[in-house]
Amino acid sequence: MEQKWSQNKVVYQIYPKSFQDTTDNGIGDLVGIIQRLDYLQFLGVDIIWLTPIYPSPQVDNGYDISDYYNIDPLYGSMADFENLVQQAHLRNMLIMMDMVFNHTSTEHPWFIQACDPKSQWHPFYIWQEASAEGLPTNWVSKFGGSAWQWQERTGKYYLHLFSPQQADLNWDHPPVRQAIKDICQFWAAKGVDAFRLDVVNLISKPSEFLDDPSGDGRKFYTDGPKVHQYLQEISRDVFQPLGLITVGEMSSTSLQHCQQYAALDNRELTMVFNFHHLKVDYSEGNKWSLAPPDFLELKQVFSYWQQGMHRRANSAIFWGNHDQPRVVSRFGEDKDYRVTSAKMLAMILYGMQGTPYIFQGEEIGMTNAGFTDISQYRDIESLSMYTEHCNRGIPAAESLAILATKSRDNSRTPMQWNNELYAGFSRTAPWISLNPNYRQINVAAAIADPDSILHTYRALIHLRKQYQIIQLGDYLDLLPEHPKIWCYRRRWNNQILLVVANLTTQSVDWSPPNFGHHSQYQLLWANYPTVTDAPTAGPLKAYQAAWWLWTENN
Ligand code: TEU
Repeated sequence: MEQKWSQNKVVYQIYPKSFQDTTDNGIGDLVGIIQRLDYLQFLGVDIIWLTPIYPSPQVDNGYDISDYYNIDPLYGSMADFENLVQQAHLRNMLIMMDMVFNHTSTEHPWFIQACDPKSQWHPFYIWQEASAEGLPTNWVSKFGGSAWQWQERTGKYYLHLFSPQQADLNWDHPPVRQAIKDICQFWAAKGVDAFRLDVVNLISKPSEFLDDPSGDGRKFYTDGPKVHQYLQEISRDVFQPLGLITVGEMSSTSLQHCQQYAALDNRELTMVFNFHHLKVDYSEGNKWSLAPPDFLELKQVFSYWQQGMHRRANSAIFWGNHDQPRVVSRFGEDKDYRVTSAKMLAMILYGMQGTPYIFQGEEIGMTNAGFTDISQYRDIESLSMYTEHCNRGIPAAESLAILATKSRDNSRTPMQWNNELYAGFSRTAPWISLNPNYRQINVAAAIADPDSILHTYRALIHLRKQYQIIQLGDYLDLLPEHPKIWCYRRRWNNQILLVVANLTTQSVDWSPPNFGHHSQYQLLWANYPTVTDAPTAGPLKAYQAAWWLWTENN
């Protein structure tokens, strides 16, 4: 079946728990999403990605699934879901479901039965005997601690790359792959158009489990030995026949693997996320550190991937999601320059090739949560880090300062719809604290303000659909060594698109690289309403960004 996807589509990610509550339980729900579909249509997005809404013990906010064939009552009923799909389709928007196939909840019936070594379900998971030292290997879970959990009844350890309540599936066992195909078929029959595949490049584990003397074990299972074989199998049997759009979340992957995962021949996936650009503020590779973003590295990473994927494979391009801090707080400036820096960041990303993903609230410049006490946090990864730091004697104030910058909860505070109590998200206290700045930063205010970040997102989404150069052009950084200015060129046929941005809070003197006389350029968009022309030599204002199209007359 023909895929309903083209390169100029834009995806909007909804974290249902924090989007819109209509049952006054402080938790977002599917009816709430239906009520906000007109807003998403107004924004101009094409595909709506829902993070997991299946039954789950909520250890990892739904990424620990205990039933792949239902909707968690927290969010509503299957009838609500079917209505959501229908209402989205009526507005020419597609639905992307989040599929977690690397692991299940340990409360899933498969795992419960698998704890009987004689059960047919036992091989569904990855079991290892204790080694002479105890744990099978020295691998570390991404949420801290060993990646192996002892299971009394079996007298063995099972693998969990994430929490102990998230047991890794054994993809080498054919019934596992068949069960996963069945799940995809079920949701496709419900009208689902697309799947986001959670950490899908971790599904293939080595046949032998060895210690990793140099690290945490990820080199053994990341882009593992049979990952491409398994993705080609499920693509051949399910994704391609059903015309499903797929995006793979690729943890710690490589360009070479992504050129294959998302190759234009669509033999595996439609497109992929990689996260290399979201580690430029890690100190020595450590997420839990406070380092300013390295903008030179940021530009280099984007050049590497834009050029490496050009005409070979499809990238999902994004600044944030439910696992990342808010981009305006991270790479912009969320106090005095929140609006201009948020617009500048959007203009940088939307001039690039790939499929843009907007994380809910990014389009109105929502900021990091501003939490000051550990009791405000909900995320298992953040709480595990805090406990581990405390156990290592690290002062609580230091851990809280790091969490305030890096915690995944920064992006999970409730959507800010208006300046009424609970920001129009709910009529009761939400499951996680609202950011008090909702009184100034909210959708209603953004719609009413013609110079808002929201209207810039709407304009950029429209321009991407209007100018093919953005999908098809090549990419070249014209000032790769400049630490404060990002100036890149897109070129396609006889056209050039230029994106120029000042990444800092200071005015920066610059001399434009040689890209012809600025009068030849038509200004498509700028983030200062007063800017009406291409920037020339001289001071480039703080967070000034603009882009132009120059079409040679030939
Ligand atoms: O995230 C994959 C992952 O590695 C995350 O831990 C993320 O990269 C990290 O937190 C960034 O610091 C996916 C889901 O997006 C995440 O919400 C889940 O917790 C995780 O998989 C397990 O399913």
